This record gives sequence, C-alpha cells and structure tokens, in this order.
Amino acid sequence: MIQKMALDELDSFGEKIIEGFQLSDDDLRALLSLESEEDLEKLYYAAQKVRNHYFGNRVFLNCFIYFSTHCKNQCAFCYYNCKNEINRYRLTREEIHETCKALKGAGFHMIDLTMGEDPYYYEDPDRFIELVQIVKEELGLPIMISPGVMDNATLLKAREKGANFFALYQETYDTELYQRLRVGQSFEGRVNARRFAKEQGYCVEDGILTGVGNGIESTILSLRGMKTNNPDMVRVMTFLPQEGTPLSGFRVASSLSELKIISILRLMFPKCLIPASLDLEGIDGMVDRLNAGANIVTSILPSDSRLEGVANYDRDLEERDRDIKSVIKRLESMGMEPAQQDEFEAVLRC
Ligand code: SAM
Ligand code: MD0
Ligand code: SF4
Repeated sequence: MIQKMALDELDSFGEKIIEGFQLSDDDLRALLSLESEEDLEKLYYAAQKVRNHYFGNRVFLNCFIYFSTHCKNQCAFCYYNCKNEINRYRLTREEIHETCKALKGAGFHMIDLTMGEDPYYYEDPDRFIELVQIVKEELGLPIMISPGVMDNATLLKAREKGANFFALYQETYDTELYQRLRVGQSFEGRVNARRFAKEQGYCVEDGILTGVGNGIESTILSLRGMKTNNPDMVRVMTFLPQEGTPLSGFRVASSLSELKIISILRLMFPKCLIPASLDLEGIDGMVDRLNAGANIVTSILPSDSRLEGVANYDRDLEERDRDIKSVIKRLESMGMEPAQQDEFEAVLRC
C-alpha cells in the first residue's frame, strides 16, 4: 500500500522536493525497493529535475591526488589496509610540486588531497600541513583534505593554511556493519572529527558504501545518519572487492543500487554536491551517475599520472581514461558543461 502511494507520486517528486517536501522513511523504503526500469527512469528524472533547478547544466570537477597509500588501519573493504602486502608510495615534496605544476590551468574547481592513515604523517602532522600549504600556494584553488581521522589541532591548522573541505566517510550508520567494515575504529571518533571540522568553518563530505551487506533498513539508517551532520557533499560508492582483503570474495554488486541511492540523495539533499566518481566505472559510469542526479565529477587524475584511485576499477586495464579533457568532452556530449570557478566558490560559502 505504502509503496503504491509513493510510486503514484514519483512523477511529481521533483517539483515537490523543490517546494520543500521531505521524504518519510516509508518513502525511502519505497524508493529503495524500486526495480523496474520504468520506475527507475522516473526516479532519475525527478533527481535530475532537482539538480537542474539548483545547478543548471553545470558540473564541478574535483582532482584526486592520493599522495600516500601507506595506512595503519585495516578496513575490511580497502586495498590499502595495512595487512595487504602491496606496493605503496608516498609522494615527496618535490613530486607534489611537480604535480601542482602539471595541474596549473587544467580547469579543476578543487584539489582533493587524500592519504591512508600514514604513520609518517600521523607522527608529525606538520608534514601534512606543509603539503596543504604547498598546494595552496602553487594553485590557489579550493582544497579538499581526506586524511582520515586527524586530530583537531591539525584540522584547525590545515584550515588556516587554506583547506576548505574535509572528506571523511562514515561508510554506514549501521553500527554493527560499521564494526565489520572499519575494523577496530571508533564510530564516534569519525562522527566527531566531521562535526569539529564543520564547526571550524570547513565544508564537509560524508559518504556510504553500498553492495557491502547493507539491506534497505540499514541503508535508511545511513541516509538518516548522514542528514544529522548537515553535510555539504554526500556520496555513495559501490563496494568493489579488492584482492588480498578480507572482503575480496564478496559478491560483486551492480551499480544499480548506487544509482538509486544517488537519486535519493539528490531528493534528500537537494542543494548538496553529490559525486559521480570515476573510480568505479570510469567515464561511462560517470554519465549514468550524472543522469541519476550527481553534480561533481571526482577521482579525475592528473594527466599521465601514476597516482592511484581508491577502488580502481581500472587497476588491470592497460589504458586509463580518467583525465580532465576526456571528462569535459563527454560532459559536453551530454549537454552539460564545467561550472565557472565563482560558481564553485559560491557553493563553498553556503
Ligand atoms: N584513509 C582515509 C579514510 O579512510 O578516511 C582517506 C581515504 S578514504 C577517502 C577512502 C574511501 O574510499 C573510503 O572511505 C571508502 O568509502 C572508499 N573505498 C575504499 N575502498 C573501497 C572499495 N573497495 N570499494 C568502494 N569504495 C571504497
Ligand atoms: C573518489 N577515489 O572520489 C576518490 C576518493 C576521497 N575524497 C575521494 C574516494 O572516488
Ligand atoms: Fe586506510 Fe582509509 Fe583504506 Fe581504511 S579506507 S584502510 S583508513 S586508506
């Protein structure tokens, strides 16, 4: 019965959301249960309508710099967890300078500085602050930091040196699932780090995984959980199994659940940045994610770079197709275009 009601309303959901309508848990349940192609198209259409209302055909472009793949943690889903015997790298200061030079004028709206919880930086966080400073001085662009759960003093210093966005994904708000994913890590510690960052004037990004054992109720918990943090950017990523990790044999999910959740995020967080990550299915996947209501392309790598992504759908592919030029070309073929930098600055000020 409930499901039927929500479906009848699906055609007008876009307008209703723009007028301020808020989804109930029953609406979420109904939307997460949608299966038929026709209904899903309606959902994507509603999400596009909301996205276009606030952002037009403009898309933001986020450059991904994974500057250290060393990590002291053992997340069950992550290739870079400390138990995995893999090759790792840590860029030198000089390599960071070179990367910045290559990025000048490339057209990015923001630079994402990501690392594993690398002991080298956690022992002496001023080393991390120095990197933020270098990138700010070289490029003058907004900076996102994704350093893991860093201490408050360091977050504050990074903010002073020009970091604008703090990305830290809870992965799930289902605490039992959390313990299986972020093995041995404090749930509250992650929530608190994001809260502190927000209080200090950062924009914050939260995110969840799907295809990782989350059912509908668990997903609703996570969607509601993200809402309590008042985030500026919200993401969902399909879990991609990684060789050498505890979840390497976990069934590979299709991206359908991710696309559905992207649309639902757009209906729940109409004005937020919502990523279309290249890390999961590349540029073809980007198109589907934008059509589901996303508005910022993430995991675009510096051209000719040997840097890694996080889930790396292309780890075994010979050619990588993750550069900004290919992204812009494809956006244009969809009738979308990169936003102006001042449009991004306006988002940061909201
Ligand atoms: N080490 C920092 C941390 O964990 O917060 C920064 C890296 S964080 C941006 C890496 C994110 O990528 C995780 O929070 C998770 O959401 C996502 N991720 C990692 N491994 C993944 C996988 N195998 N499939 C999909 N997403 C993954
Ligand atoms: C992405 N690989 O956007 C990146 C990463 C970290 N802030 C982002 C998960 O897909
Ligand atoms: Fe380390 Fe981050 Fe991977 Fe967890 S998700 S193992 S903290 S790099």
